Amino acid sequence: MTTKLLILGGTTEASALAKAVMQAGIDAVFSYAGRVAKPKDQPLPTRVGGFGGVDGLATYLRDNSITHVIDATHPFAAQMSWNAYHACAQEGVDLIALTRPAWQAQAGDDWHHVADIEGAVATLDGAAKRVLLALGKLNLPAFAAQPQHHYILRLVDQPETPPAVPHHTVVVARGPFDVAGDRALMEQHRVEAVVCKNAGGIGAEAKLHAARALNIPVIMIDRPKLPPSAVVATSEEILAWAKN
Ligand code: 3Y8
Ligand code: NAP
Repeated sequence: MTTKLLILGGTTEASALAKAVMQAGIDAVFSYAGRVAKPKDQPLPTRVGGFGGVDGLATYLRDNSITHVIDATHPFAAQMSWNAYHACAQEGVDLIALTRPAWQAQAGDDWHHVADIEGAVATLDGAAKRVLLALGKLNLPAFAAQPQHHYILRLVDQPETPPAVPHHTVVVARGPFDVAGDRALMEQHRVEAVVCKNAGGIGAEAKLHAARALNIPVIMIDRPKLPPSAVVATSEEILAWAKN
């Protein structure tokens, strides 16, 4: 069968891979979940929207003669990763994950590790503070359990419905972000705590440098359990793997 790649995208690494695959002239399709209004254009044929669970993805793989799947989704897109793992096993299609190492706390950091969103909500017990939620919109409803805080919400799109937290400021912005911009954001909004996911990578790490400089504590949500797929960190490794 001739090589045809499916790239499950949505990250900086996925975009870099798409460019490398196009330049290598390898037949491929790029896939977005359809989480934001206008996802970034890619130099490959692109599909947007869910596949319909494991079975939907398995059908897609068969119908489109996909020979290799690259899971280049965000480390917190665990459902997609597990679906890819099961669908590829079912269809006998090669699968590899392209991701970036987790961030590690450095000297001067004041991090409080929690296991998941619920853990982050629990650490916000207590007196009202000004909290930057750098989580996008999918996880916001959980924070309604701590309505006393003023939340600065950084979102990719203007929310269609009012956020579930009574006191909030919406900041519409799409990464990658820079340290000067994130530091100005935290000073302007008098941020007293930052809640974020251990996404890793360069597109979202600016807030960590800004928080360190301003001595602001960070509630760091650790990564969810991901499937035992082979993992690489560079497009070059993917291109070599896809040639097999
Ligand atoms: C739709 C597609 C690229 C990819 C760029 C990366 C970097 C900039 C930083 C903060 C953290 C957050 C969020 C974030 C970053 C990159 C990357 C990354 C974090 C786009 C994109 C899609 C999404 C979906 C979006 C989620 C949200 C998460 C915002 C494109 C821009 C918080 C993750 O408001 C919403 O609805 C946002 C939804 C899923 C997490 C969530 O749970 O809400 N990403 N982000 C993808 C799809 O439809 O399949 O237009 O580029 C991509 C990027 N966002 O090609 O250069 O590589 O991670 N994305 C987090 O890290 O915690 C922002 O604010 O500091
Ligand atoms: P998720 O919870 O793991 O996935 C939920 C469902 O969304 C999946 O079961 C699948 O639907 C669909 N889906 C997810 N990624 C897809 C893709 N690339 N192509 C087609 N369908 C996809 O994922 P998520 O956390 O909502 O993330 C959605 C997208 O945003 C991903 O592409 C991810 O890389 C990107 N992103 C997420 C985060 C984050 O913090 N979660 C951060 C940056 C970027 P079906 O079951 O119907 O197939």
